[in-house]
Amino acid sequence: MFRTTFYRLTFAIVIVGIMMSMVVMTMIILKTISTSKAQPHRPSHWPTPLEESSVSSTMSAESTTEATMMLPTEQSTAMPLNTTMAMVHRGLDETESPGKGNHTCAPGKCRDCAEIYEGGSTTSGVYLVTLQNNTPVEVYCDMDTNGGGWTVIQRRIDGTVPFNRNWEEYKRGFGNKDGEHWLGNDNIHLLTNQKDYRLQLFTNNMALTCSRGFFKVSDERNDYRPDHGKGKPNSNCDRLIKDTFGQAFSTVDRDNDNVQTISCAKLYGGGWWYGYCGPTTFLNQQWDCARNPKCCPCPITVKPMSLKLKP
Ligand SMILES: [Ca+2]
Repeated sequence: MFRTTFYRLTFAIVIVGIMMSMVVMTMIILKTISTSKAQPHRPSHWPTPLEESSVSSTMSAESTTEATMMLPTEQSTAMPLNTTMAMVHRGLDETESPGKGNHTCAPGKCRDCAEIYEGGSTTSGVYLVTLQNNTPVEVYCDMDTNGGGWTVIQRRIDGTVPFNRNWEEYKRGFGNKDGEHWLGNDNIHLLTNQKDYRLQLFTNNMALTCSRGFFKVSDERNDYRPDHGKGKPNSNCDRLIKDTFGQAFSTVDRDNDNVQTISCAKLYGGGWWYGYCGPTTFLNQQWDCARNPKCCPCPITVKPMSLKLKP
């Protein structure tokens, strides 16, 4: 009797438990369906394909911008001025430490030797500069005398390069930049009109700096006339070139001097800004003129010299 009652009670509890479990599961399912209908979208931190695409494109844009902004910096630091200059500077000192100065111009884009010197290249030699109108020109830079940074427009050493040249040769320049040469009237015009330059004549181990004004040369249409300031000359350099002010350039094949019956260029054997055929026009004259009886009047023996410009 007792055992039968116990079995019946246990069976009833199990049935009630199963029914309650089914009720609870049904409620959970209904709750889940209800929640799903109330929140049809995924959580906001899950980007939709459009959002993913948007995020991706935004990151890509930022990365591109960053790369673009970093590129010039990397280039400028990867290519120091002196390193590139070594390619065109035939006499660069290998032991020279690069970057000792402020790089004020891009490699090869410096306008004169003064800018190259400021960039840290302090060894004399041939460098590439870029003049007005994006004109690349090799020039000899004197980095040793009077503070360095001098751009050489004329250099004579031993007379191995003749200066008895015609108009076209003086226009384009001639000689070797490492040795004797004339930079060329077109280049001198471009150089002297990009800044204000002082002219220096270096000869007999002396540097004569003109102080009357800045040295500028006009273009070919105006016969390369120099303008170095008016007024009373107050230095030996000024006195040497005072007669060249405003004078047209003359060569053996183009007589632009003030002497009607004579070609000073032919007489002295070199192109120059001749006014009258005087003894102070020796800078470009025939090297061995004093020893040549056919070359007169030539009272001055040409000695090693150079003409230089510096801002
Ligand atoms: Ca003449």
